Amino acid sequence: MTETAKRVAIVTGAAQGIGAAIAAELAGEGHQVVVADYNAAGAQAVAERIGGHAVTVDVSDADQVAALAAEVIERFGRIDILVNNAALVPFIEWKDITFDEWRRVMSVNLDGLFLVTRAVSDEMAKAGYGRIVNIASNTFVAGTPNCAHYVATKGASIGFVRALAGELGPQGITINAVAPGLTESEGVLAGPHAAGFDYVVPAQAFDRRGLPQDIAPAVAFLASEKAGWITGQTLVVDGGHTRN
Ligand code: NAD
Ligand code: 4PL
Repeated sequence: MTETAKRVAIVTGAAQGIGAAIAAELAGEGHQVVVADYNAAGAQAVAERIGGHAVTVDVSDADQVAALAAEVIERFGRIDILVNNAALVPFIEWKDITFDEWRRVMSVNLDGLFLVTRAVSDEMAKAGYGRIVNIASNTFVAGTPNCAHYVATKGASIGFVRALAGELGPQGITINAVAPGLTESEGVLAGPHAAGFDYVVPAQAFDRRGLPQDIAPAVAFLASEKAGWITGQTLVVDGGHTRN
């Protein structure tokens, strides 16, 4: 394939927020984008808007993830790009985190990361090409309170990238993380994290709120053929909120 080859991309959690912006960015570059989300109606709406293909999938469910990979292979013949974006973004004090709540977040943010990556990486290896981008978070740098389990999963996603880079590199696959800062997604706007802008914006280098479309270009770059010498890395995209 040439430098401008069009690719087949799966973006999880793409029915809204940062995932929807990433899906739109990749579609805008001409790639075939699979909008994967457990919000069926939302995924369908995004797919129609960007000219992508919607698949309803709970990333924490092994059978549903296997069906996702099978459907993409059957329809498009390959999987070149995976963006692991689906996650729960809780706001809950440490004293209120029960084991059930802990497991709930682990099942989506970590089991989901494992299951979807496991389901696509052999296909990528067979083709000798792949781009995997995990959406982490600058909370792992900042130590943001009221979501300790969430921050633990985001640190884990960075560890996962570092560990797998060496194993996947020989097969032509890169794996990197993008760590956004507080971003005006539908999910954040609907909950208590929205109050965080009051302290986050003054700490940034730029005096405005981060938007989903501020995150997407960095993901698209790491998902591009041009980024082939970059792997195992974490790119913080947070308007300068944290400096790592
Ligand atoms: P959001 O809540 O607005 O959207 C998340 C999407 O994921 C939704 O469409 C939801 O239906 C989907 N989803 C959740 N669980 C799923 C599951 N089990 N299977 C399939 N789909 C599922 O979230 P967002 O703010 O856009 O966040 C997207 C990513 O960016 C997440 O990984 C989040 O941790 C990360 N992030 C967000 C921020 C922020 O401030 N918004 C900052 C740093 C990192
Ligand atoms: C700075 O990833 O990066 C709140 C909630 N504040 O999910 C995040 C900051 C949140 C963040 C995040």
